[in-house]
Amino acid sequence: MKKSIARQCNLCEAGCGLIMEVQDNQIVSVKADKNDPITQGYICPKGASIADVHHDPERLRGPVRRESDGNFRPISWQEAFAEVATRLKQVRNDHGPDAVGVYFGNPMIHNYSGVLLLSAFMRAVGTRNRMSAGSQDISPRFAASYYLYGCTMTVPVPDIDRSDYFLCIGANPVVSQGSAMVTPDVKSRIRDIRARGGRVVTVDPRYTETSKLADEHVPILPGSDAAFLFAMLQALVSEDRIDRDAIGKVATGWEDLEPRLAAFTPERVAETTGIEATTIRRIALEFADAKAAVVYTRIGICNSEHATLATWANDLVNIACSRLGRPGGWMFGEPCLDIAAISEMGGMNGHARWHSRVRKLPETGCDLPAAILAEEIETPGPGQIRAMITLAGNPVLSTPNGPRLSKAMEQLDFQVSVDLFINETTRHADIILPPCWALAEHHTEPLAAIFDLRAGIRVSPPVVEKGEDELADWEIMLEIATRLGGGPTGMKMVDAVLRMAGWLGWRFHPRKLLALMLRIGPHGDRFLPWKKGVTLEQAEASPHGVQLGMVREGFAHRIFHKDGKAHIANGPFFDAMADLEREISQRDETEADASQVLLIGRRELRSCNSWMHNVKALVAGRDSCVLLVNPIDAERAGLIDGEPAEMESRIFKGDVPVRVSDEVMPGVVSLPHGWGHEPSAPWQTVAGTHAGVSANDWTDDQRVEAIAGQSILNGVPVKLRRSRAASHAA
Ligand SMILES: Nc1nc2c(c(=O)[nH]1)N[C@H]1C(S)=C(S)[C@@H](COP(=O)(O)OP(=O)(O)OC[C@H]3O[C@@H](n4cnc5c(=O)[nH]c(N)nc54)[C@H](O)[C@@H]3O)O[C@H]1N2
Ligand SMILES: Nc1nc2c(c(=O)[nH]1)N[C@H]1C(S)=C(S)[C@@H](COP(=O)(O)OP(=O)(O)OC[C@H]3O[C@@H](n4cnc5c(=O)[nH]c(N)nc54)[C@H](O)[C@@H]3O)O[C@H]1N2
Ligand code: SF4
Ligand SMILES: [Mo]
Repeated sequence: MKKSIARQCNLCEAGCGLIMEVQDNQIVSVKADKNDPITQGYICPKGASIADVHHDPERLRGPVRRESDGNFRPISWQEAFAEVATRLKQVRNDHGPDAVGVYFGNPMIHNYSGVLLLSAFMRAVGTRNRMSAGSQDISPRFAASYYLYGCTMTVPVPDIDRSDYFLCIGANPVVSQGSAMVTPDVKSRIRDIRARGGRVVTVDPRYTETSKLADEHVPILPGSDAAFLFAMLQALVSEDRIDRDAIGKVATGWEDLEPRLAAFTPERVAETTGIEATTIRRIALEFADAKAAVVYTRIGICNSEHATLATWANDLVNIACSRLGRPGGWMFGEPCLDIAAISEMGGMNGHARWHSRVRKLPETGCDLPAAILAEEIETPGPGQIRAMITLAGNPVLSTPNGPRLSKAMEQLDFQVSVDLFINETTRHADIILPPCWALAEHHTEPLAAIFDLRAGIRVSPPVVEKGEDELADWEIMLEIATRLGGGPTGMKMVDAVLRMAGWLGWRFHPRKLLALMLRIGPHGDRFLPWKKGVTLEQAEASPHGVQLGMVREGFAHRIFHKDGKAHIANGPFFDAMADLEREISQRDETEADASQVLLIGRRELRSCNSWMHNVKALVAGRDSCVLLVNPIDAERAGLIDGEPAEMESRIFKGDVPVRVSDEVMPGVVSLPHGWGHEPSAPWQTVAGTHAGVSANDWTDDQRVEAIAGQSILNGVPVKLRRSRAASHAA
């Protein structure tokens, strides 16, 4: 009998509604759910291929151990857990808890049970060496939010559905479907802005798929966005468009900022940004004059040189134009499952409370920058990382200087990876523990909910039945935590009580934690008998969950500072502005090296960071792992379309196929990340035959952003020359 199940896609923040047909525990079709009230029948190629991941014969179905010949052989769960616990305990006993490093990757944040167990898991391991995809993604956003709003996870979201001026900087939502902004089918939403008479402007070194839908595209030199945004503010000050009383109602510290803007006139930053002063001034005035304008920045900014400063500047422009908490502006989500409050309770809200051992880089929300991973493994001394746990992450392809990390991993005493596949990272593991994967589990979006301006909660049922010998991510994490002396909550007393309850037959399940979190969340009953609130039962009863409509206006209820205002003068930003000013002055005095170009990244519709390349439907057709080079730069370096170029950065030299295109501005080249699958070819045959090259072979682990220690993956200086492998080589 065929069953039809409505299920939210777990692959990215958009959370599209899917309809899956299942027969004999096999997913026979995946289609868009036209009745989904939010995503209304939208689906992307990854979502359409989700079943191919589940049924991939090369996906691991049980634990494996790496043998001395480098091959992996199946072992039992009991054997695997026993060995993991013994080896981790041994490292901890001999060298202390910080000798165990933990890295978790992007799919983890789409996994509510893993997220709810993470803090308890980390307590059981006991290490401060926790790293994640965050320092290649969102740590600057979290650090800026921490100082401005008092909570790392108080992340404002552009309300583009009600905006009439969308200034989109360093993001390509038409491909990514929006990041830190839940906007499925963003194409239609952007078209709607223009249809209602609004304006869309993209600021990006590349003429992106989003730029193609915009009214105006402004090419900008990589890493110069902070200067651009400060110049917008300076223009507004000099044109007398600042309402200081209005700003005083939402923020403190404007008076300290204003004099510091004087150094960033549009004329002064024109060369740094590559944008004419008149354009910067015009955009600033258009923005201020629009009824409901919003400026939004993402990966292009967060993974570049002044990431945290630029992210902070993003918010300042919105604050200066009274866009905070206003419809069409820079609003705050208020999710049923409130991860911001949970992170505060779990001690995860903070920045720079401790630093890494070797380079003294700061934590952000308990994460140290992943750019330290290789040096922390290589550098002897107390606290040296000697064992690694990776959870749903592929740092060899996703963090800077992948080759160094790959080599460092070989010297670990022990590595355990919780992952679906043997890949560039997990091939170094002694033991791989594969979960049953998402489709055999309940699903709700834990983190994306804070980026959603429609409040509500949706809990999808499992699509397929979990096999008897399969475990979910949370079960694997809990088993490891328990064997290391912890439990499901990480609170000793509570875990002891739960253990006793276990003897009486009570079983822990993250859904119970979810039910509790919903009740104490912003839309729950908070255990008050007279109050009605959203419950897990309600959410599960409807295939599309409980939808509460647009979040309320205002901002004070989401700000953790006692006065309910944004604090502009808080944190290291004024010093960072002074550093940027010095840098601009020095730039004026130095001659640019014409043979050098700046490498940036991009995303593609059919890729999911580093890991869906074993799906045939997603890699078929023309190769997308190509370096886009502007014709001017191609000519200067003697490069030919379709031929390989040799690209050299400070740390790496290697060949990359070239596509000559004026999509990228002169002086900038673009390569997607997440490729470079040659090392995994024995275990992922499709990915292996579409290997590509890894952008993070060239990116530099020693060059990080100043405030959050964020990896600089955009704006990497490289030199290009014709490769010896090119058929037209001289
Ligand atoms: N140069 C450059 N580098 C970048 C970026 C860039 O723009 N440019 N972007 C960065 C960003 S934003 C991100 S988020 C990171 C991503 O970097 P990572 O999070 O490190 O890596 P992913 O490519 O997402 O790989 C996810 C891994 O999890 C496994 N997996 C998938 N689902 C599950 C699951 O449910 N459970 C478990 N246990 N495993 C699972 C996959 O097999 C894969 O090995 O890359 C970053 N790196
Ligand atoms: N199809 C698909 N969708 C995805 C993903 C995927 O791999 N594939 N990954 C998901 C993840 S993990 C994330 S975090 C999101 C990211 O979502 P987005 O932030 O929208 O991602 P990108 O497409 O990388 O967009 C970054 C843009 O910044 C530009 N850029 C690079 N450097 C600079 C700079 O210095 N200044 C400016 N102004 N622009 C710059 C690039 O040209 C690019 O257009 O996407 C998510 N969605
Ligand atoms: S955009 Fe694609 S990958 Fe993201 S949730 Fe929707 S269908 Fe899934
Ligand atoms: Mo990401």
